[in-house]
Order: sequence, then C-alpha cells, then structure tokens
Amino acid sequence: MAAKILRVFVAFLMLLSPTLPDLLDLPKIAKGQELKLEERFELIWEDEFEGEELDKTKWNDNQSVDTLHWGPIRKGGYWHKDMIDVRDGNLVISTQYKSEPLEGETFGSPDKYGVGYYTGMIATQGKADFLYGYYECRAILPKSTGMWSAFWMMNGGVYNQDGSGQDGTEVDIFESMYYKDEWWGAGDCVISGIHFDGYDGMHQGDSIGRFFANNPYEEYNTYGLEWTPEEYIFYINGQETGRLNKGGVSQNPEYLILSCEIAGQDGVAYADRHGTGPISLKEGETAEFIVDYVRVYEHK
Ligand SMILES: [Ca+2]
Ligand SMILES: [Ca+2]
Repeated sequence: MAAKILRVFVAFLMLLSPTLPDLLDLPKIAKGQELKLEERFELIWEDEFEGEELDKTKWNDNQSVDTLHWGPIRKGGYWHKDMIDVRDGNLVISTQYKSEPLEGETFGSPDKYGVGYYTGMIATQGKADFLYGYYECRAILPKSTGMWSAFWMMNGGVYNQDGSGQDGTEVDIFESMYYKDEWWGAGDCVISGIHFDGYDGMHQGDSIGRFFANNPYEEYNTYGLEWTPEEYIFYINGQETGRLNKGGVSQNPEYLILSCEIAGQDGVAYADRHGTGPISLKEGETAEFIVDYVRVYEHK
C-alpha cells in the first residue's frame, strides 16, 4: 500500500518534471515504449527450468568455470553449487548462513570456503554467447537487506581498457539491492546499468537509475534488455525503463549470468557502498532468488 502511494507521488513528480525523482533520489516509473515482443522478436534460446536439476548443456556454475573471475569468495559471501536448485518449474538460488563451511573444488583444487553466507551463480559462459536481440527473465527476488540478485551479461572484453565499451561491456539487466521494510515502500525497485574498461582506475559506467517493479520480492516480474548495435534498452514487464549507450555499445557476443551476492568483502558480510544495509538474513533462514525462465530472442 505504501509503495502504491509512493508510486502515485512519483508519477505526479514525473508529470511536473521527469528529472525530479532523480533529484530527490526516488525510484522512477517505467513509461517508455512497449516491447511488442511477438511482433518484433523471434525466440532463439530458452531455459524454462522444467527439469529436476540444472541443465548443464546450457549453464555452468562458478565451480565449473574459470575461477579467476568467479569465486569461491564473492564479495561478502561464498558462491557454491549446492545453493543452486531446479524445482517446481523454477531455478532457485538460495542464500543461507552456514556455521559449518561447505566443501568444494574447482578443476581438482580445493576451494577455500569458510563460515559465512552462502549463495550462488550460474552463467552460460562456455556454453552459449549471444549478440544483440532481446533477453528476458521472469523472477521473484530474494528477501533480505545486504544482498542482491542480478540478471546480467559479460564477456572478456569488459577488462580491455581502451576508452570504449564496444569491445565488451557488463550489462546489468537488473540488480536488486533495495529490499527494505520501509513504510514508504521505496524498496520495491531495481536498478539497471553498464560497466566497461575494467573495474579499477579506468572503469567507466552509466545507469538508468532505479525503477519500480510490481511487488518484486513477492511476485513475478519480467526484467528485459533489448541490445542493438546502437543502444541498450531496458524493460520491466515489457515497458521501457531507459536507454544507455555510453562508450559505445558492445559489438561482441556476451554470456548471461544469474547470481546472488552479499554486501561486504573477502567473504565477510557488512554494509558496503552499494547501500543495501547490513544483511538481515539470520542463521536458519533462507532467502530465495526464484527464476521462472530465461529467454533469448533475435530481432525479426
Ligand atoms: Ca573497453
Ligand atoms: Ca519455468
């Protein structure tokens, strides 16, 4: 209810001036073009998560791909394949606190797992890369402060520091890091953005800011990206939220990632620069990132 009142207020501000919600640091309401999926796109790849386990012809977990980039320590927690499940037509990435460390290995070497928060990731890296088109997932987001789920794209060119995003760009189709039980409902939103030229001094990025989804921690919403040679267009439930093209759009195939992360560093959870607050998930509790499907389309 509070979220609905806030949304009406934000809609009023956007009528006055589209930039007012940004100036007041409020999430915005999608009001761009409609996707027109069937008219404009053709399905070329999908996972409906209908089986009993992860389809390894389509996805790797972080313990079956190059560990240089993918864990086992990931920010304030650990990525472990045991946190990934497929059931009831959904992919479920669980997050839990473990007082007994899990064990795991990558390519025959034991991974350094400790006491802390465990969650997971899967990627089409090494299985499928895509260029341009439309990418969509339908998901319910994990309920806890101090963590965020994401649907995003990457390739190796992201690290190439040449002043351009054309050689490769991290595209965050959505990231959820705003779960808060605030009475005014501002937590019902996600953010979308891009990063290129590595993650240190040369890093560049841009964002469309935060946008409301429909009760995203309780209900399914769709989060989508249309990628053309000229721009990235982001969608929630088939309605455009915004567009980016800073640094030039990636012209190289990229792979898809679904992941959960914990705020913090070196496996230690704490409130960090992402503004999520400290993790509120307690020992014995589980937060679930529930994904009904991932679908990939070509432009007709
Ligand atoms: Ca670059
Ligand atoms: Ca499904």
